[in-house]
Amino acid sequence: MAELQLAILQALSVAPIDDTAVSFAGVDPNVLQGALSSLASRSMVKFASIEVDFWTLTPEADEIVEKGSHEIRLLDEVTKSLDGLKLADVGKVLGAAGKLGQLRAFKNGWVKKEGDKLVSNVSEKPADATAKDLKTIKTTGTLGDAKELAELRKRKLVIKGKLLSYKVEKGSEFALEIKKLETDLTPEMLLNGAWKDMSFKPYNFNAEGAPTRSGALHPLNKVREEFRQIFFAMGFTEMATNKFVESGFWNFDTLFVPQQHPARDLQDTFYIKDPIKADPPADKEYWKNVHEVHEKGKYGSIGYRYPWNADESLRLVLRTHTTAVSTHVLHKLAENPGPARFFSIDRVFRNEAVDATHLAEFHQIEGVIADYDLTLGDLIGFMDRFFKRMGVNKLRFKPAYNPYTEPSMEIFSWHAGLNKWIEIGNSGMFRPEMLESMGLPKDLRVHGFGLSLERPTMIKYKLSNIRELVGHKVNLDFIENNPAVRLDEDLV
Ligand code: FB9
Repeated sequence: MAELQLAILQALSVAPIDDTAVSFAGVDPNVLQGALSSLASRSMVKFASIEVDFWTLTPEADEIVEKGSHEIRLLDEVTKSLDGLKLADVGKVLGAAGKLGQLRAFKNGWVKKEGDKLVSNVSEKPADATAKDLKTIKTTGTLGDAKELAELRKRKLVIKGKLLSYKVEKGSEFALEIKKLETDLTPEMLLNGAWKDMSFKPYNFNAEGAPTRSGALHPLNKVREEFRQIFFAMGFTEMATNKFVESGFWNFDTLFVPQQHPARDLQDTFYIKDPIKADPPADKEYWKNVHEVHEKGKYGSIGYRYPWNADESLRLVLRTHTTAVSTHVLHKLAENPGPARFFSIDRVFRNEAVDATHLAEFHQIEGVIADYDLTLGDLIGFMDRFFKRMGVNKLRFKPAYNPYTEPSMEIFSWHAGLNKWIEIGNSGMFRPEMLESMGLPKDLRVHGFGLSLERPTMIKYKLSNIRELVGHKVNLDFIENNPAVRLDEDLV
């Protein structure tokens, strides 16, 4: 760098007049710019960069400049023979240039076809504009007629280049030698006064800080954090969701999902091969209650009346919903029952067909509220308040079915952007067969609701395919550089 800087200073010192050009061809433009910037930061030079487009000829164009354009050479050959040039001879006479020349000679109206021959269609030889323009470009690096230049570029006869030049002048501190500049003022210099005889590099307050590479929160985690803050603000406690593998007992039977339910089929649920089954739950009373409520009915329910199978209940699955987690937590609550609010946001797994918006796993957001004598109206009112916190109003509720909640409701909100109602979640009152089996008192009602984390995140970041959000095709630049998220801003 220092050598280059000295060469620049040397060139400046011997330049007798303005606009004396000195070429630094072959020097990396970034290195040259760096050398000039460093000299300018010491006020030794002043400089401005100038970028000019220029054009160079391709080898084909060089041949045209030397021999004339393909079209004029074809016209010459046609004009040479009195009765014209046989079409079959064009290639022999002019080679590859013949075909190209033929096209343009026809286009220019210079030749016409008579039988199997080409004959001249002009009374006198026209100007060879192509060759003339290429000669101009060869000598000046450009052409005044932008349309013709574009045509030559389209014919691949010229190549665009960028000429980077700098207008450099002597600065107030110009010198032929580069003084060593101290970059750091040290305590010692201040104490012993050495700073008085030193030159310091001026601070460049316009310099941008070096970009510091750091980690980046995935958009899903940004949206997840927004939901967590809403739950905390509404008095919820987060559930521990670190168990991906559950037994059928906790994932289905405790939720009053019958053992024949299609959700328990292989095409919907991932079963674990090894180990093949879980230990029975420690709470034997619970195990007995669940068995009875399925097989014979209990707590006022007539049950499903099928032979409930203990081994089926102990098969291990990848949890299909975080409601399995809610069951563990509510079972624990039964030890000391009372009003409580719990939430969870974590991965669940379903062996379903994947498409642009569904994968074999997603993050489920789930909330459960336990309180005495809760009603469906309380659930509807809560959902209104919950979604209002993310700017989603105007909800509609549609009767639905879940094995573990009755009544159940799908939740819809009006999406102004899509101009339609969209499903934003599911909810319901947990059934007595589920709650009383775990020992919760009759009058302690629990309602729950769920939605996915991916859907609001895709809407928020305007993604149409879930593979832009998760998986091996994700654009890491998008992960590192995406805006912070506010759920209550133009989400739905
Ligand atoms: O998330 C969903 N949609 C959604 C959610 C939020 C949103 O923006 C936010 C408002 C700001 C936009 C859209 N859905 C549920 C609806 C659909 O996307 C649906 O096609 C996909 N569903 C998943 C299940 O599909 C296999 C979303 C997921 C879902 C569905 C039901 C529950 C949880 C997740 C549940 C439950 C539940 C019910 C009762 C008691 C306890 C839990």
